[in-house]
Amino acid sequence: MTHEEILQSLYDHTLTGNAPEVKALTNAGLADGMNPESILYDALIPSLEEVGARFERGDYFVPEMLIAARAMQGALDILRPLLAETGVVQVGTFLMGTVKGDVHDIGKNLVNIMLEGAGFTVIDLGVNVAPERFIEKILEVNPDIVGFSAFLTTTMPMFKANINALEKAGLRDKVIVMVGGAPVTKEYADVVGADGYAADASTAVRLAKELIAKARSAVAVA
Ligand code: B1M
Repeated sequence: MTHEEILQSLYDHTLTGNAPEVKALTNAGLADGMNPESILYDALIPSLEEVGARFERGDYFVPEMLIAARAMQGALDILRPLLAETGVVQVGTFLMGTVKGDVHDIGKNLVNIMLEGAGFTVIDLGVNVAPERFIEKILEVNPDIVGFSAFLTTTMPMFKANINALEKAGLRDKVIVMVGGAPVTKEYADVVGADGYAADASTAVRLAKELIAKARSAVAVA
């Protein structure tokens, strides 16, 4: 198979949720020298976008979305060590979680992989994380950044609830807040009072580094 054919097959089998085939194709592509980023960005992510489009049109339902997501996750497990391959020094601690009411985690996991690859220590609280749980963990690990992911328009208001909880606990000035997720925009992030918003995993990494550098230089000046 050519690399183009592998990408097309990966796209097709993710779309139909054929997890064993997606794993086999991922392994075959890597063994044949394909770039892990290409497998991710040229096949797996576009396929999930099409899954979403089909769901919106009423051609797919939740079970189809679920099996496609599982197929994608199988490939991500294989790609994870390659995407996160790094020799860089530790740049900071990032506490991450999908907000309360929301169980989507593929995008969050991808951001985590890229952060780890860039030298962050990532502590992932998983999905459906209540504000109290974020607070509890911030007090325990004192992260540089806390990241809230939301993938539904109905769960995006949890950003504000989480930030309110941080303020109430006297922690708002002690931690940088980043938000992201498919329906989130920079405007929304600004309105809820987040320090940063990123549309994708690589932008999230770049922004996280910038925000930490800014916070540390502000401390150095003070
Ligand atoms: Co859901 N779902 N889903 N779903 N699902 C969406 C999000 C949807 C857009 C589909 C659609 O209608 N087109 C839609 C939301 C509409 C809206 O609110 N605007 C939707 C819906 C409606 C639902 C349910 C309500 C369906 C139902 O039950 N009727 C339900 C809700 C469950 C809940 O959470 N309470 C539901 C359930 C599910 C499954 C469980 C079946 C499954 C999730 C499995 C899993 O995650 N383990 C699922 C899936 C797979 C999807 C789609 C198809 C794919 C999501 C995905 O993984 N994308 C999705 C359609 C779509 O997105 N086009 C959809 C790939 C991923 C790499 O991209 O998540 O955007 P993304 O992550 C990006 C960026 O957002 C960013 O970086 C990531 C990597 O580049 N990013 C950050 C993410 N977090 C960040 C944090 C940062 C910075 C950047 O800083 C902290």
